[in-house]
Amino acid sequence: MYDIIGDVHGQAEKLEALLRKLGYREQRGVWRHPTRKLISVGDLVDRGPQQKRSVDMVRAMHEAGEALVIMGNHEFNAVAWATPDENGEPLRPHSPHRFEQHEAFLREAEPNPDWYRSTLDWFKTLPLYLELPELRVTHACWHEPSKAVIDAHTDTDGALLADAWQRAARKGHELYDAIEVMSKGWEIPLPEGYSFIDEGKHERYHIRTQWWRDDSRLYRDIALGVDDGSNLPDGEVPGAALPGYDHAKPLFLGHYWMKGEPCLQSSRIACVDWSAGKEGPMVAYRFDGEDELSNDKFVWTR
Ligand SMILES: [Mn+2]
Repeated sequence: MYDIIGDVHGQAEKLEALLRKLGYREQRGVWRHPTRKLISVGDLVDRGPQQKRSVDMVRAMHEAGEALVIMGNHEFNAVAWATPDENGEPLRPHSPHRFEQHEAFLREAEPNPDWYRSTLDWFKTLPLYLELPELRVTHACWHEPSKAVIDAHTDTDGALLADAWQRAARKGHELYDAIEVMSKGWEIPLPEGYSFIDEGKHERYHIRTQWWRDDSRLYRDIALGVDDGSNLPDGEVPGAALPGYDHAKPLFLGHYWMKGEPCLQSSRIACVDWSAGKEGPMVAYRFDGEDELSNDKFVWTR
């Protein structure tokens, strides 16, 4: 069956340690397991010390048929950074904040233009989600209406069509919104006058949410990544706040920089991003086809 791994963010050494612990061995440059396949939820790049090595490891597995890989928001952004719009401006504007987010990758990619080009070409082949008979994988949020929009702009392997990148990066286009939801999650604006400072020391006016929850609509319950909840409104999110999850199949996510000991978000939702890109562990969920997920199937290395 499948071992689903979280965001790598340039931490190739942590990934190697995890693969070894899971029983994978490197053979002629490709990590393999005798009976299992790997699934990556995306976000191989940005932040960490080994950008190229992280990409090459997972790409070699992908090309050898040992891994399935989806695109995270960081791979999407890497392509948009390097792709011009119809006026020759980058699809992702090169602001100082965005440069800072992408700097570790650019520092390794720009001196290796052939590798850079080839890596972006590979990123462009990656689907934005996976739906297999026994499980689903998305980077941040499973949302059927957004999935339907993405399907209208992708090929049969799930890769965005070559001419869809312009639409994908255009604010206000339905494809832009759909990719925002699936790969960045269900974010909601804070009411006028509210903001918080994230770990990157940037002021934020939107919160990431535990979009799958149906038991609370309080800002302080559903917010993710806000260390001090007292900065948030003491009340409920207005309107039909969260999309919820139908729980039809087990679902695996990355993206959320979770903290503490890896655990399930529900009996059918497992986030496998526990901040390996910072000081957290690299985490996998060992999936064997079970309908109900279990906390004791998380495996991790620090
Ligand atoms: Mn990430």
